Amino acid sequence: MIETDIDLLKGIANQLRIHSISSTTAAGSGHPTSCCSMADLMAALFFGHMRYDAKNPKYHNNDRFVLSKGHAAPILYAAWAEAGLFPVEELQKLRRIDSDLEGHPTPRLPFADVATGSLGQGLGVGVGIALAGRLDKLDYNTYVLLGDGEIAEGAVWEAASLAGIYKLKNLIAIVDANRLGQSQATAFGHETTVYVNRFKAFGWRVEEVDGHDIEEILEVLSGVGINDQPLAIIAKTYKGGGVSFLQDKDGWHGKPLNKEEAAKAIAELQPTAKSASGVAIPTPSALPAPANATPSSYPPINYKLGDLIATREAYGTALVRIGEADQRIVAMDGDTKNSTYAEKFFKKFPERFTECFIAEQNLVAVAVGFGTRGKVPFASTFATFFTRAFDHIRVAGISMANLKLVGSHVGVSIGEDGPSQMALEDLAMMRAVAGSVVLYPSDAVSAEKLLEVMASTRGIFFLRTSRPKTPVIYGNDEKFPIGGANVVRQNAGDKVTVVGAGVTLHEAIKAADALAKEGIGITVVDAYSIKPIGKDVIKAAAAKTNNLVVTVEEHYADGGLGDAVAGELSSEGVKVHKLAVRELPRSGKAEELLAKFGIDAAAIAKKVKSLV
Ligand SMILES: Cc1ncc(C[n+]2csc(CCOP(=O)(O)OP(=O)(O)O)c2C)c(N)n1
Ligand SMILES: [Mg+2]
Repeated sequence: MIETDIDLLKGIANQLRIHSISSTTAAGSGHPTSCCSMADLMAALFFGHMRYDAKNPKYHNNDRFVLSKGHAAPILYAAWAEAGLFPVEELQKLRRIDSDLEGHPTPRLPFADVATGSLGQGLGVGVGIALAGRLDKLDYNTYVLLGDGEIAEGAVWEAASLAGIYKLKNLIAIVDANRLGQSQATAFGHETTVYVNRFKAFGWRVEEVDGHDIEEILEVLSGVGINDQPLAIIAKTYKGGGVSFLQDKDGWHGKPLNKEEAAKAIAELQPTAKSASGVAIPTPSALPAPANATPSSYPPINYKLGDLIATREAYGTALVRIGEADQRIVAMDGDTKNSTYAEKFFKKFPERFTECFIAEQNLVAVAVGFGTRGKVPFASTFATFFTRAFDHIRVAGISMANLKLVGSHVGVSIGEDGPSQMALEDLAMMRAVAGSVVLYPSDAVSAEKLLEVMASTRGIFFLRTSRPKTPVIYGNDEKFPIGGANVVRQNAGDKVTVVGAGVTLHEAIKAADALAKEGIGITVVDAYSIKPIGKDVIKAAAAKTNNLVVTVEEHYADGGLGDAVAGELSSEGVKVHKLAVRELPRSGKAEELLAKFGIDAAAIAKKVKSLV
């Protein structure tokens, strides 16, 4: 790099500082000092190192940049504006309702692969993006910029660990070690050796730099990929760096400058600031784009009515069947693949499977990362363990991610392992996620067909699978549209409509048989689509049973199937009675537990009799 180039980059860094300050002052809110500390890093990355097509941020072999400390969004926007993607004047619309330049980045913007702002999530997404690059034989690198306060998050170290294990030489973490967090100094301040040692312990190559010395930053960046380890760059910086009255000062986090302060800061920066227009940004190499095509159909299935197969096992079978036809499918699991049956896919397509080990937040983040690269990621573990990744799943909603979660071992029917392994809150959690679809098969056919729906429809899906074997009740050609439900028993004169899903559907069918012997008819509905709930089918069935509905579910009473049905239909005059798990469960045999917690065939029959 020649001397004038360094001067130019220093000038661009100041230009980025000016944009960050002026746009947050115009917005009246935001985090200018968090931008200033990383301005030199951004100038070096965006205008001296990264290879990308600035006019086409989605180009398949562009280097990827994830701003994990999403509150520094203004400088990300400034970098893309300076790179020529949109006019710099737009930056003044920061945080306005008529602009996509939101307070924190979201994929409403073409250069933001994921939403960030909930700290600690970017590195895991970066791991997924880097793994996808490796799978697709592309040579882009993935750069993730993190705050020093941010790296107290455990999820960062879940990601660091996996990157070390898989030797992701195409992944670079850059820590903006500006000493300060939000309300006080970070735990380690400028003792950067703490971070160096931590990343080293996770198998990373680590470089320390003065984060305001562009020459030094470029020097270290020139070593990206020199060995087979991921690279962590610990950049010692000052919060508010470059502005005399902000630099390294407490009390400036998340505060815009007032007009006078902004004018003063800009007057300091302006003399050396330089526009980036005309800077030659290195171009990515022209490797072919991955196919990532959607198949027109999937191979057929062939089950017999009455076959006994757990839906979790059908999931594994389906993933292999669909994965044969659909190269976009990738899978990952958190060391439960022999229980979730993701192992079937792992054995067939090891290169498309990522073992994420017991780190569920990172499991979700990795899947989200793959999803941004045109893959269709299926992440599986026990359904209950997804609850510890709820924030990641919630943010995946903001990211409008293409994410398929498959949770097994739901409800009390898992039996002897006891309550710590039972998913009893997962439906409530997954129903609450923006834009989610929640599916719940009861037999192998519905599990297979719902998986086809998941693979071929973009968005966040959750499939809930069960541990016990259940009989096949559907023909191989049955269809399971999102938002549908199936009437599986119905006779003229039925008194009550019973809505079940998964194991409880089979209990409802048994209850129907038992009640029929006593001359009481019930309609049984399979609510395989929990969100959106199959409201039209349930409403029509209820209309024929005096609007009396009993729901029965392997879930706590709050937020599950019963609430989904009541939420849609109580305003339509339907009376919904919920059978759900209402006490803390315990170990025992599946049948004993279904009986004890009032959700087996006998409990359903008893409830129906109390209503007729
Ligand atoms: C998970 C999470 N917890 C808390 C916050 C609130 N918050 C936003 S920025 C911040 C401080 C971040 O400090 P650091 O990572 O050092 O970033 P800096 O602004 O210093 O660059 C906090 C606590 C958040 N956004 N996400
Ligand atoms: Mg900090």
